Amino acid sequence: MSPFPTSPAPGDQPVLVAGGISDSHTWNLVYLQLLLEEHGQRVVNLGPCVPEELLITEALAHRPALIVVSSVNGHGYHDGMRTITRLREHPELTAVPAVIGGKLGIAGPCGDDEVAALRAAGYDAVFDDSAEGVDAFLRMLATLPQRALV
Ligand code: B12
Repeated sequence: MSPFPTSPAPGDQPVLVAGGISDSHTWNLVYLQLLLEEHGQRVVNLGPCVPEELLITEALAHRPALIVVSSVNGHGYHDGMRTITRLREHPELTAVPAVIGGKLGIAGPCGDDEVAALRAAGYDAVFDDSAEGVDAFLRMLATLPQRALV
């Protein structure tokens, strides 16, 4: 049994975790779920290879506090651009906080221009897979409302 709370509380908004459209890796998603739960968040983990339509449907259903897109197969930049563009086109999802992270490019972390493009397309933050990236992600998480751990 999970030591972390997973059932919804009234008014509780989950964090949606989604793998990139083309990305079949799963342990990154398990890692993120555990990290988020350890930091007081309820998680709805959509798993790998999440198409935009599914992410949009789930975001409308759950009204998440945050959407976290994770990609490690090297296509994160292109997949991530496609995802956030479609998400932000939906009138009810223009303001939901959304971030992306992982091993986003085939030649290492995204460069400044790519990070700027991802942000301009609608991500609130872009994290690389370094320890500093995870630390920055946790600092951002600390700004979200947290569930009381029981
Ligand atoms: C296992 C594995 C696979 C398995 C996945 C099985 C499964 N069900 O998950 C299989 C065999 C299917 C696979 C396939 C492929 N893989 Co693979 N795979 C790996 C491997 C060996 C381990 C991945 C893993 O599970 N890590 C454990 C998790 C916990 O760590 P992680 O994924 O790195 O996530 C961490 C960070 O990235 C970061 N992070 C991730 N997301 C986010 C999000 C946020 C917000 C933040 C803050 C941090 C963060 O935090 C996590 C913990 O530190 C890695 C190499 C490696 N040693 O990392 C290659 C690797 C990820 N694979 C790679 C590649 C290229 C592929 C393929 C394209 C190979 C191919 N030609 O077919 C395919 C892609 C298939 C697809 N459609 O996506 C490359 C990606 C290279 C890149 N990004 O430039 C890697 C890095 C291997 C390499 N060195 O080349 N793979």
